[in-house]
Amino acid sequence: EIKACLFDLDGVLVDTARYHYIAWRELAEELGFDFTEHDNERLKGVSRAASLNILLEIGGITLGEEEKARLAEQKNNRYVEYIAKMDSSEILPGALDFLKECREHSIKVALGSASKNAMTILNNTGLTPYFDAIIDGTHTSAAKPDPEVFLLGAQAVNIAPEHCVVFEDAEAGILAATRAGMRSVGIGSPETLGAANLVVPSLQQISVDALRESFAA
Ligand code: B16
Ligand code: MG
Repeated sequence: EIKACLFDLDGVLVDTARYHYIAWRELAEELGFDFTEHDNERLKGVSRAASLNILLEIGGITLGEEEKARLAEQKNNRYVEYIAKMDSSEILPGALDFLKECREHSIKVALGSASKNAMTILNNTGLTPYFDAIIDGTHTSAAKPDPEVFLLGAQAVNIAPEHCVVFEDAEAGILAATRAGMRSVGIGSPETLGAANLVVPSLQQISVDALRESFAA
């Protein structure tokens, strides 16, 4: 039985990936190398510090911890400028309707995001009131594929993992869900999200009834 739905933020409810991408690309340009959209795929669902390490690896650059902290902050300042201008038009197709549907079925709704900027994004897009619990990068110590973020989410809404379903666009997030003992729905392509129990292109293709049916067994 499904009693809680746990949502990733970037790539599932809103498309902030392109803002992350622009901010990282600007940083790469300043460091003197190209950072492509294909490269950016590697940063999805990954924490800010780990993202910077991947970026520097692509550029073939080695830096000390202090310099890295400065660059991560510089990237974040730019990213924060972009998300400050977000509004409800940037909620991904089907997301709002599905959140409302969960509520109508008395299914608990929690956020499980790696982002430390999740609150800003939820507030600017008007999504905050749809959540019973919000767990983000400010609450966690281990990044996905560690299950921590989803276990904290389940705990916050007081539902056992076996009754939780995770919605994720990143491979590491699907793995985190499995490690948490939860079922998962991959949002995107079966090529990268094959480990999920179910894969759909967007939340537009899912309903509580369809979910219950495919997870009935
Ligand atoms: P911040 P999610 C993740 O969000 C993004 O997918 C990832 O690209 C980003 O690096 C990470 O948040 C940290 O974000 O720099 O804002 O703390 O997909 O877990 O909702
Ligand atoms: Mg994501």
